[in-house]
Amino acid sequence: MKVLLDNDVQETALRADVLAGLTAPRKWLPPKWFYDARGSELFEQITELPEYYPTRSERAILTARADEIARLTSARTLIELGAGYSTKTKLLLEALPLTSFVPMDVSPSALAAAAGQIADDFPGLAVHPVVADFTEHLGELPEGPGRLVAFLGGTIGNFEPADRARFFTGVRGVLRPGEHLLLGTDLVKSPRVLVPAYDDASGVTAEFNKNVLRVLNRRLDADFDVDGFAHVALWDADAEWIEMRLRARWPMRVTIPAVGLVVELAAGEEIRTEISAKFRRGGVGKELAEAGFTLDRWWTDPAGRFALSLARA
Ligand code: AVJ
Repeated sequence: MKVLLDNDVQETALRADVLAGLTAPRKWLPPKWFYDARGSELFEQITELPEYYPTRSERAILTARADEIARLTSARTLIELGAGYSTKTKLLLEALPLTSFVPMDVSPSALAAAAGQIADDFPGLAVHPVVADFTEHLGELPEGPGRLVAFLGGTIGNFEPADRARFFTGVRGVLRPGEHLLLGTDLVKSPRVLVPAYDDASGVTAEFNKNVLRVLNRRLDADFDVDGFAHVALWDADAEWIEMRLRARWPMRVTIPAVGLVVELAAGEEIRTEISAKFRRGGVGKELAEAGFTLDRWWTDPAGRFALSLARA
């Protein structure tokens, strides 16, 4: 397994993020730190929750369109960003005439499990997992004949608009004309559907959210009282994104020795842990065009909840 993001680099990035986020006037932590081994497992559980429709919706589109994607792209190399366990990717691996598959993710445990499974299931396919942060390592995408970059699941929603523009431009910059980006985006819809998807009745999403505090406790020797925080999911109708937060139930003083920080939280104070932006066709087309892509196809599931875009460099 190729590691662009070794433990030292990760540790440095984690410290910088924690220092910046927890000393800001409105506290925040970036969502990428959810995904240690337990966080990646909890996310897999989320994808099976009755309230969490994005994974099922995207799978329905992939099932319906995999052959069309194969025909339109003739891709030989599939690069999957934020691959996780690559569960939906198998639909693409079955349909595309690939010679190699490059899953990239920040979680080595999820990658190793996925890569092993896929190598077993698809003999003859060269599988080259890369532990990387796709916001930083786009320059290291492998050369390929006929590359298709897949960024599925709606993970693009974790980016603020400016970061999204940077990301699309970055991907466009490494692709050759005629190569493709396959992008999954969750769509704007009623908060009656959106909010429960991020605040499920069984509490799995709450556990996932709180897991970031466990990661800080373990990796930075912090002393967050995890049960002292409540899970919050809300729809920001202006920004058109879901925000997840952790709300302190009572006043707290948290020590984070690895960064030499003592964090004070008032009762009710919140730490923003994730944004999950929701999209419309016009906006996606515009953002892709601004980065130099042509939107070739836009597919949704029958209920119109989620979209897959096929964009050509
Ligand atoms: C992995 C970023 C696509 O935003 O829906 C799920 C993460 N957070 N439930 C999403 C998530 C809470 C998920 N993405």
